Amino acid sequence: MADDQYVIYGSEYSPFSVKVRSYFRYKGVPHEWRPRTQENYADFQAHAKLPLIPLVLCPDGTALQDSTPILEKMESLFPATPITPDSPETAFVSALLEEYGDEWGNKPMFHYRWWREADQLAVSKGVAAGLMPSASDKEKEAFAAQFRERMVPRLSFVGSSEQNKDLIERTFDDYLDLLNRHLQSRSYLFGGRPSLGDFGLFCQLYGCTQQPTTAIMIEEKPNIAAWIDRMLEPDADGEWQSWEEVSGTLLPLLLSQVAGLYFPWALANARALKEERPTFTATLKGSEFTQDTMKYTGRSLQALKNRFSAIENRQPLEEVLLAAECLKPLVSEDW
Ligand SMILES: N[C@@H](CCC(=O)N[C@@H](CS)C(=O)NCC(=O)O)C(=O)O
Repeated sequence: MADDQYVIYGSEYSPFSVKVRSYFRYKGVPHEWRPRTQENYADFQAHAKLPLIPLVLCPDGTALQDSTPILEKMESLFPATPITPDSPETAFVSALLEEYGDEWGNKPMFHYRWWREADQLAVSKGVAAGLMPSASDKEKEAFAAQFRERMVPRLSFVGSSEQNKDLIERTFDDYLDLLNRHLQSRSYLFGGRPSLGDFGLFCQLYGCTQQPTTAIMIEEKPNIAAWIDRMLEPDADGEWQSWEEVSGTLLPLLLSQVAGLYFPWALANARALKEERPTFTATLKGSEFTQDTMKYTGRSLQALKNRFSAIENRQPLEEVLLAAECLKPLVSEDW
């Protein structure tokens, strides 16, 4: 292995791993994509603090986990062609979209992955093929069946349930409509370059292309399908756009998805964490949405708030966030 080479332990079926791989490709960081398999599981485990992918092994032997801090760290080491849009307004909205993608955008991906039989079968087969490339077909089939059995009951962890199904599916349709419209006249969310927000949103939708039910939905949105393809090997083809240039179609998406879903959900989760309640219910677009309390989402919401508080001369950004109905949740503790 070359001295400057990074290794990404991941899986084609792990959106967060694909997010990191696309980032490394865009930045031209020398790396090896190493699908985590049964054979290399012990090597992965020797470096992993958490049993999660992606894991990036640096040339100096240190290991990085968690896609957002990985991208932040790599941005500091490889500052050319930054993924941060060039105004404070668009830069923050990009970070906000990444947070939405990681924490809420993951829900429809995971829900559709394990809700219907056709999707369960397609994904468990694909995961087995990736995890045990040299096993026989019979062994792969047995593993896929076991894996499927293990994953389906986990749906409830991310809030996929009979109660929440309609809201998740209905709002996913809205999301695809709004995103498809936004991508009609630009290559990436903020113009001619991929941003942090692009990496966060795209990877969950790439996961959706691996599941028959959502693959069809994405095929019907040609601008999204083309953007997902582009994001697998991103390349800048123009400059950043200003907030004024993107707001016409990005504001409706922020209102519907970030103000309408992510924030009320994440704040209800934060309140439950504070009060040490194991589950919580948020009212989202008029529906009651109940799920288990999530520690990670509490921490990433706090990181987003800290990022906001650290911005000097915030007035233009505050106006943008006010219009997007996203200001109050960032400044008020008990909104
Ligand atoms: N916040 C983490 C989430 C990572 C994560 O949830 N990874 C999933 C796959 S997408 C995982 O490793 N699940 C357990 C497993 O695959 O063994 C990140 O951004 O990297």
